[in-house]
Amino acid sequence: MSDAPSVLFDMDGQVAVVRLNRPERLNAITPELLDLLRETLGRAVAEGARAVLLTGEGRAFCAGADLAARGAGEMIEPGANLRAHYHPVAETFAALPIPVVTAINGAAAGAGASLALLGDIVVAARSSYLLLAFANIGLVPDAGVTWLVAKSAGRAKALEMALLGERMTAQEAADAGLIARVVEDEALMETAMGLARKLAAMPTVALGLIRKQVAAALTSTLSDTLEVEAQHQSRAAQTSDFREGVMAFLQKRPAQFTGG
Ligand code: LHQ
Repeated sequence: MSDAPSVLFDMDGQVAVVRLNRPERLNAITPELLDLLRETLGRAVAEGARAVLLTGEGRAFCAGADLAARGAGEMIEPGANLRAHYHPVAETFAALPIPVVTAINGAAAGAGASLALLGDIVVAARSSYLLLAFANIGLVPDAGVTWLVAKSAGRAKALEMALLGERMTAQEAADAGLIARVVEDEALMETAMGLARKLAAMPTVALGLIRKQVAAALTSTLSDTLEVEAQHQSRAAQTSDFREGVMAFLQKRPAQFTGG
C-alpha cells in the first residue's frame, strides 16, 4: 500500500476539491480514511471554501469498507467502527455550512454509496453505478444509506436495492430520484466543477440554511417546517448577500455575492 494520504485536498478558487485516494483498492474505506475525510471537510470550511466537490481517484468513486484491510478475524467490531468513524462523517456532512457536490466516477458500493449520496447535488458519469453490496456479503446497509435511499427514492426502491444487491446504473439512479444528473464520462469533472463553482458564487449563508431545512423537513411536520423556514429567513435576511441580491435585482445587474 502506498504512503500517500487517503484523502487529497485542494482549493480551486472557493471550491474545496476533496478526492478519496486509495485507487488501488477502488478507494475502499478504512477508519483512517474516514477520520481524514472528516478533518478535510473541517479544513475546507476553515480555509474559506464556499462549496465542496467530492470525488474518487482512479476508476471508482468508492468500493465501501475495505474488506482486506485486516484479516476478517481482526476486523473492528462493526457497530463500534460505524459509531466511531462512519457516523461522525455523515454528521459532519449534514452539519456543513456549505454545499457539497459529489461526482461519481465509477463504482459507489456499500458505504461508498452512502458517501456519494451524502452530497447535496450528485452528478454521475454514465458508466458509473450504485451498488448496495451489503447483503451480498451477509451485511446490512449502513453509514446512513438506508435513510438516504429510502428518503430520496422511496421504500420500494430501497428494498429492491438493499435486498437484491444488484448494480444500479447512473441513469436508473437519476430516474429513481437518487441523483441529480448523469453526464458522459469525459464531462464528469467539468460538469461537477461547474456546479461547485456556481454554488460557491451564490449566497453561502442562505445555501447553508437551505441544506439544513431540507434535511429537517424530511423528518418534520408542515407546522414545524414553517417555523424552521421563518427562523432561517430571519437569519438569511440579515446577510449582506441578501442586501446585494435585492440591490442587484433593482439595478438590473448580476449580483456579486461574497458569502457574508
Ligand atoms: C477492494 C474492495 C473492498 C478491499 C474492491 N475492499 N478491496 C462494512 C463492515 C464493517 C463496518 C463498516 O461498514 C461496512 C460497510 C460496507 O461498505 S460493506 C460493503 C463493502 N463493499 C463491498 O462489498 C464491495 C466489494 N467490491 C466489489 O464488489 C467490487 O470490487 C466492485 C463491484 C465494487 C467493483 O468490481 P470490479 O470493477 O470488478 O473491480 P474488482 O473487484 O476487480 O476490484 C479491483 C481491486 O479493488 C481488487 O483488488 P486486486 O488486488 O484483485 O486488483 C479488489 O479486491 C479491490 N477491492 N473493493 N471493498
